[in-house]
Amino acid sequence: TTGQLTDLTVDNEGIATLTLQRAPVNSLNVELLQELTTVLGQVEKDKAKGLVLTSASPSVFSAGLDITEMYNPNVERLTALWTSLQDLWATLYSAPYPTAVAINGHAPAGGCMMALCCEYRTMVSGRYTIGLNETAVGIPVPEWLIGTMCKVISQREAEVALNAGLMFTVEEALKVGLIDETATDKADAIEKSKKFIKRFDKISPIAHSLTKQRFRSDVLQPFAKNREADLNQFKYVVLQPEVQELLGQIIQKLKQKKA
Ligand code: CO8
Repeated sequence: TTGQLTDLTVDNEGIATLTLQRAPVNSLNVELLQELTTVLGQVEKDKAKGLVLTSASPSVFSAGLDITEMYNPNVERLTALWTSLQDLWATLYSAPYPTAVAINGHAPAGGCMMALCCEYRTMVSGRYTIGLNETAVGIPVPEWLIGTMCKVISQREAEVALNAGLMFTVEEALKVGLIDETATDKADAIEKSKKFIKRFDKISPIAHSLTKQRFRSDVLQPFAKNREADLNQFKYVVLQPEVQELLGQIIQKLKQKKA
């Protein structure tokens, strides 16, 4: 399957590679979020051996949520944005097949979220950053995403970073365990990711998927109960005048960078 915003290929060993290709920075708008969830369903249907997630951009894995979707938004579209983000998180976090990510560039906010959902993370060395900087753009980190982060790094490291919207360099990410390994380039990152997937060659898929589910159920179950409240809280916060003002300033700053 090849969508507009993503590319899905399967190698001769049955490992699927899903490449984000919404230029320039793979920011997550409603269409990309929905396409990603659909493609993950396809990977499951096709009974792929596992999934490697990566980006077509040479320097950005994903810039996170499309900020323009949150600025002066149409409320229906804002609802669709958060609902499809919730869907993507739940689908990727509970994927029954093994998942790995080759992070070949910056991974703020939603970019880091996708990486955290995978079972193995490698990141290309360079001047890139990764982390959940939501508070820096005026958005409180949802409980399910805090839970996802705390399964990867210590609660203390997570609390310090998330409260202040701090990002990690590649070296810092490796040190706290936010990534498992560094890679020299994208090809190396993909190779390392596939090596991780091949660990499951002799593992029964049901043993893998149920064990994975049990490790993650304490984050997934409360999420399923609180989806609606989580959505309402997001909309309430984003529509606050001071958050709108901040988002407007961020969009301006990103534009000025280029000029
Ligand atoms: N949304 C929309 N457009 C963006 C975004 C974004 N997040 N990021 C960059 N762009 C645009 C820029 O405006 C620019 O547009 P144009 O070409 O029209 O001027 C273009 O993409 C290229 O951007 P840069 O020139 O900045 O590209 P660089 O390669 O120099 O830098 C970075 C890439 C590091 C990704 C940088 O663009 C950046 O820091 N972007 C902002 C990232 C950010 O703070 N994202 C947070 C989004 S909020 C979010 O995801 C919260 C989700 C809520 C939490 C729940 C789960 C995650």
